[in-house]
Amino acid sequence: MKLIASLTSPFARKIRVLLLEKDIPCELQVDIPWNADTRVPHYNPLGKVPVLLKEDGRPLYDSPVIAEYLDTVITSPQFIPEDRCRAIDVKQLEALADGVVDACVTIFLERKRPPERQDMEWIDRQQGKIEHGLQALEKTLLDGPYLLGEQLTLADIACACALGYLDFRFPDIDWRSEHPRLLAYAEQLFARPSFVKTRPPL
Ligand SMILES: N[C@@H](CCC(=O)N[C@@H](CS)C(=O)NCC(=O)O)C(=O)O
Repeated sequence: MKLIASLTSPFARKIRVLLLEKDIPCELQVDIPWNADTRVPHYNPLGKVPVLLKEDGRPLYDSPVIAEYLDTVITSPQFIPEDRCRAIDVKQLEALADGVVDACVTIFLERKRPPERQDMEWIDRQQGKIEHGLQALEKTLLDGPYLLGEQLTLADIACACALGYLDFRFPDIDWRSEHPRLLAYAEQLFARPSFVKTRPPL
C-alpha cells in the first residue's frame, strides 16, 4: 500500500498516525496538491490528499473512508468499534474534529490572499466554527481519558490532529488556556510515538 500525502496535511496525518498505531506497513509518497506538477488529481478527482493506493492499485479517498478501510482490513487494534451505534459516535466526533480543520484550512487559504481581497466576515465565521468545535470536543471529554471513555479511537486521533494543526498554523490561537481539559488530553496524545513521528515539519 502507498499513501499519497503532504507532510503538513492534518487529514493525512490522521491516516499516518492510524497506520503507525495499527503497525501497518505503507509507503509514503509525498505530493503537494498545490504544486503544478502534482499527480494527486490523477488518483482523486477532487485533487486532495490523502489518497491511499490499495494493494490492487485502486485509490481510496477521503480520510474518513481511508480510516474505515484500514480499520476493516486490519482489525487489531481497533479504532472504530464493532458496535454500529458506538461506531457512529466515533465518526461523529471525527467529523467534528475534521470540521475544525476545514475551518482552519479555509482561514489559512483566505489569509494567503492579498490583504485587500481578504473577507473578514468569512474569516470570523470560520473562527466561530473553530471555537464552537473546540467547546464541543472539550464538553465530550467528561468521562475518561479519551473522548469516548477508556478506549483510544479514531475520534481521538482526529481530535489531536486538529489541535496539532492549530499549533502548527495558528500559534496565535491560545486553545490551551481556554480548554484545560483538552490540554491535558492532547499532551498525552502528542507524546505517543505515532504523533511524534508525524509532526509537521517546521
Ligand atoms: N475531506 C478531505 C479533506 C482533504 C483536504 O482538504 N486536503 C487538503 C490538504 S490539508 C488538500 O489536499 N487540499 C488541496 C485542494 O483543496 O485543492 C479528507 O478528509 O481527506
